[in-house]
Amino acid sequence: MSSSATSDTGTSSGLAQIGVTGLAVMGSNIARNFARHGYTVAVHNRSVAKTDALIAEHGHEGRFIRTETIAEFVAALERPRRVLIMVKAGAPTDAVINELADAMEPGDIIIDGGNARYTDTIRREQALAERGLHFVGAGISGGEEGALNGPSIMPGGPKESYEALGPMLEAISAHVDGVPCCTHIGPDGAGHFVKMVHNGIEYSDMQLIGEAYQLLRDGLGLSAAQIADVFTEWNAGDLDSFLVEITAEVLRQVDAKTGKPLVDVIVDEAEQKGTGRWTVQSALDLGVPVTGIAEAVFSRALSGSVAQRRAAAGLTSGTLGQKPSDATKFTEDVRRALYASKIIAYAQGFNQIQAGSAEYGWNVKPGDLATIWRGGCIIRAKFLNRIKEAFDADPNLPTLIAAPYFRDAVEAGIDSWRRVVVTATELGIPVPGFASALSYYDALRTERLPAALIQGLRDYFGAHTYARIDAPREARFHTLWSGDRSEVSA
Ligand code: NBP
Repeated sequence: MSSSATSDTGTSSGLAQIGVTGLAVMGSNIARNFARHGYTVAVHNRSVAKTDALIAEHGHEGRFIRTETIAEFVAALERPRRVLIMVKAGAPTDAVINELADAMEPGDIIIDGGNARYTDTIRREQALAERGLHFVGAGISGGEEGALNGPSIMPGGPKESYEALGPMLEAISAHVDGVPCCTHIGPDGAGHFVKMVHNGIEYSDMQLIGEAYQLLRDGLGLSAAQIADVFTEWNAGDLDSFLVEITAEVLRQVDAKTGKPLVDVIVDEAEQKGTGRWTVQSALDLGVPVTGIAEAVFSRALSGSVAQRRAAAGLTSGTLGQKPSDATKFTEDVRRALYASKIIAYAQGFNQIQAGSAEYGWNVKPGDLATIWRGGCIIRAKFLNRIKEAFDADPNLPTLIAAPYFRDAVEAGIDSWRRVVVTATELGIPVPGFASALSYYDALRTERLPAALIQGLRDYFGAHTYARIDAPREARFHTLWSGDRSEVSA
């Protein structure tokens, strides 16, 4: 039987305004967040031990209704029922959705707050809509700390669902300058798509930070503690962000067992849970060059290519260059290169969101995303205010680097950026993120790309045709390569 953890309830009916099922770290912290904001929360987990642990340890934080079965859980909710699922993405989410859908009634709302793939969200929404149920795929960022104290929330799904749900989600989200880090992103899979790209940008951000660390370590010979100080200093300027802040903390951590910096005893093989990979797969389908995110995903894969790394250990570096003689100047160069590369990563991620939105008809507003990513989430950063300003000024901005603020920032850093990539190459330090971001920038600004030659080659061996610079773009031409090499209209 259900029992209330406390004697009073938030609603006159005694029912809960929201239910949370899946009480591992994320779900239990979000349930507590709702309760701390005065909502009565029905809680449920497949194995009841997690439910009991939540009530025992945190029942005093607000009004919880403990339930053991899905029937009890659903019965504990006021209508329209709102249930947030926080279980493992994939098959477990489908299992829970099916069980809930059988017990719920038309008009009720199921929210999936897990890291679902957006195509799954589109499928699930269609299936539930046929049963009269609302389904909201909501991306939630901020990890366990954010879940408890205010995450960034990216809900998709029908607009009507947001009307019933939005105020509650906004209340528990992070707030920056009084503005909630939660807004309706768009229909069906829009929320999870945007969360996926957010995670892709996060991959890129971390890769670039990793490269900056390695440049300072191997290029200047700085210790982890010294590099921590550099990151702390950087965090006071344009690079001010959660990830730069915690980089200093991680670098400063000393391993209790060995007395060495913790970073020096951690195995250098980075893991990935899938959202970065999904971002790149989706970008390939959409034809959007998210080179920074792709390099980040591949760099993690390379770090885990143990057999190849072992086989290549000791291979020649060739003649290496001199280490930078002016440490202060090189450190500033790395800072500027990091900032410029980071701008490229965000420019690419926003392009992917624009392309996804166009493909699926979501009408996502990029400026809104910059707003809700300012707090709560892992990629929160001061410069998101600048991204918002750029999209406010031009909602159809083709690329962030064309906006005045970012154009100026890249211009201010371009010489440093080139010096860093050259120095890294001369010293044999891998910088796939910095180098590919610079190449992307150079390619975008290059007047004539070698794509013309590629089109010529494709026409030669496959009669794939080409457009001419002196004819309308839709007109196609073919050269009779194996004939008299005259040109014909295709
Ligand atoms: P996990 O992803 O580790 O999932 C554990 C939960 O799933 C437990 O409540 C478990 O129940 C439940 N579950 C599983 Br596994 N299979 C089930 C099934 N067949 N039926 C019902 N319940 C099932 O938890 P988490 O780390 O708290 O993350 C929850 C969601 O939030 C995930 O989708 C995750 O990707 C996403 N997310 C996580 C983070 C983060 O920082 N961790 C950040 C943002 C989003 P049990 O207790 O009975 O085994």
